[in-house]
Amino acid sequence: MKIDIVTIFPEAFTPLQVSVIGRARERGLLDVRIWDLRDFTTDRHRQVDDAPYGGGAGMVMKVEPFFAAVDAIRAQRAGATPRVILTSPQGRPLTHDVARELAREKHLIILCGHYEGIDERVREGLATDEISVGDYVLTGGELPAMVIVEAAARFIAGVVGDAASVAADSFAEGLLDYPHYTRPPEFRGRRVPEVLLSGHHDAIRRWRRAQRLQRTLDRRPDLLKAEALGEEDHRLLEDLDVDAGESP
Ligand code: 4GX
Repeated sequence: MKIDIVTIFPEAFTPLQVSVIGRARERGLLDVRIWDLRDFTTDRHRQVDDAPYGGGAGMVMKVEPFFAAVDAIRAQRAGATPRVILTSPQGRPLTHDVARELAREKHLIILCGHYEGIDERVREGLATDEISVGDYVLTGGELPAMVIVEAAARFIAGVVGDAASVAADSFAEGLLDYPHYTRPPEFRGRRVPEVLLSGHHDAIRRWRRAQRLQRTLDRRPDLLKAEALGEEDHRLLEDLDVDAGESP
C-alpha cells in the first residue's frame, strides 16, 4: 500500500519510523512518503497561508500548494486513482470499519491542515474523503494522519505478526477486550484470577468471553451488536445480570 502525506511539518512523522509501522515499511508492505507543502509554493516567502476573504480571525491555508503537491504525487505514483483524505473535525468519524475500508485501497493521499482551516476549494476539488479522529480540536492534521495510517495498516496482511489478534480485535466483534495477566501470580496483594492458572482451557475461554460481555455492557453498551451474540453469550449474559456490579 502506498501512502503520501502532505504537511508543513515533515519532521513530525518520526513515529511512523518505529514499531509495527516502521517494520512494515522496512519489509516493503507499506510505502509511506512525506511531502513538504512549502516545496510546492512559488513565492519568495514560501507562504502556505493567507488572510480569510470576508475577514475574521486567523489564517486559511492556500489552495494552490495543495493542488501542486497532489499533481506531483500523482505524477510520481502511476497506477490506481488514490483516495485523497482531508483530516478535520468536520469529517466522517474514523472507526474500525472505516479503517478496514481504507486498508483495501492501493494508494492514499492524506492532506494535513493547520490554522483555522483550508480553502474550501481543496475540499471540493481535491479531497475524496474528509475524516475526523474524534470530537475535539487539535492544532494540526499530523496526528490524525498518523492515527489513520496506524489504524488502516493493521488490516494489511503481514503488518501485524499474528493475524488472529487483528481478527479478535475489540471492535471486530463489537466487544471490548478481556483483562490480560502475566507473571507473577500475585503482586502487592493482587492475585491473577484463579481460572487463568487452572489450565482448564474451556473454562478460561468462557471466563474471557464473559469478561468481554461484562466490560462492554458496563463501558460501551452502544457497541454491543445483538446479532453477533450466540447462544452461549446469552447464557453468560443471564449470569452477568445476577452478578451486575460485582467485581471479578
Ligand atoms: N480530526 N484538526 C485539522 C485544521 C483544519 C480545519 C479544517 C482542515 C479543515 C482534527 C480532528 C482536528 C484541527 C486537524 C484543525 N484542516 N482532524 N485542523 N479532530 O481537530 O481530524
